[in-house]
Amino acid sequence: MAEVSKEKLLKMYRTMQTIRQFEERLRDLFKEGKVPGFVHVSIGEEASATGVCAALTDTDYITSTHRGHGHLLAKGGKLKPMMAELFGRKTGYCKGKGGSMHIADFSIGILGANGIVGAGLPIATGAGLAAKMKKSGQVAVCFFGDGASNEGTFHESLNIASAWKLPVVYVCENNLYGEFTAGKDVTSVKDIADRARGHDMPGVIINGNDVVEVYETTSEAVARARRGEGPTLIECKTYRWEGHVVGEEGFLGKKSYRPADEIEEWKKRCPLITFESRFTASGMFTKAELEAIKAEASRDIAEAVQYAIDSPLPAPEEAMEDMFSAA
Ligand SMILES: Cc1ncc(C[n+]2csc(CCOP(=O)(O)OP(=O)(O)O)c2C)c(N)n1
Repeated sequence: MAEVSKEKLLKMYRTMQTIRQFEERLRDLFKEGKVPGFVHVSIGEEASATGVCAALTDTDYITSTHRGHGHLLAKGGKLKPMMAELFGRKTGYCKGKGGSMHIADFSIGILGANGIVGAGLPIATGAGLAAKMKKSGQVAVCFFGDGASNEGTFHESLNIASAWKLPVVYVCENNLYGEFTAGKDVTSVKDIADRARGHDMPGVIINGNDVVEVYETTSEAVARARRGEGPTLIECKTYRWEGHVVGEEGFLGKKSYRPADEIEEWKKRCPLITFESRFTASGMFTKAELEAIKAEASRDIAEAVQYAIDSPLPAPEEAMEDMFSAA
């Protein structure tokens, strides 16, 4: 694999910073009662979304999950309509009626976030089938969690994608928990990637907190898919620093389902800090260059929040609009 260019690395760092700051701001706003609905953040998992999408073109597809802000931003989702959607405003991606778990932008291949665990798997598989039938050269990437890999849709999708050699890359973000249950208590295998063997496709385990490793592995899987050689399963080992859903302490109380030292241990593997120390030590970037990107991301997010706050709510009489496709 050729060395990743400085430009590409900077772009990936900018994306990770944007995701991190977007979600930190969102978490705080939700706790202040400014954001309706439910919010699941992926703080700590930024490298997998970023590295995967950096290997795709605008016309490639992704499907996302309930924890999707990072995937959407990495694929090119715009900050202002995303933030406005989270605030339930008319200027949002779904005119303020979808919220965090229903953001889509077909113009850049985002087939949708999804509140149904495992539902993105058949959608991405279908997109891969369409690409193959049209000979369009597009690839579909499916993001899903370790919990979703225990759903029937996972096996059905991998089976048919492998049998028909569909151009799909299945990306499991294994953050060790499904809601409040440890994956190891409900999953038959230690590594989700092992399940690839049962469907006769490559299964690769990678450090999901290393954006370069994620980018390089996904690039190989995408190239294989474009050559018509079929799907790959990539398991990104990662961790979510926050709860399953923002505000869960409100109903969990002091009950804890994760050891505090485990959280601390994973925070030491922060995808942003490890990137910063690696590439400033190698002389690729100066601290000042990275600081400037951080400040830029922070300005962009502040603007998006203001845009959302200044935007109108949808009118009550619009509640039933856009419920069904016109076709
Ligand atoms: C079909 C279905 N079953 C159960 C739920 C409730 N639920 C929401 S998120 C979640 C856990 C998902 O875990 P995982 O796929 O590992 O993703 P993570 O939250 O760890 O990112 C569950 C069980 C749901 N939304 N849909």
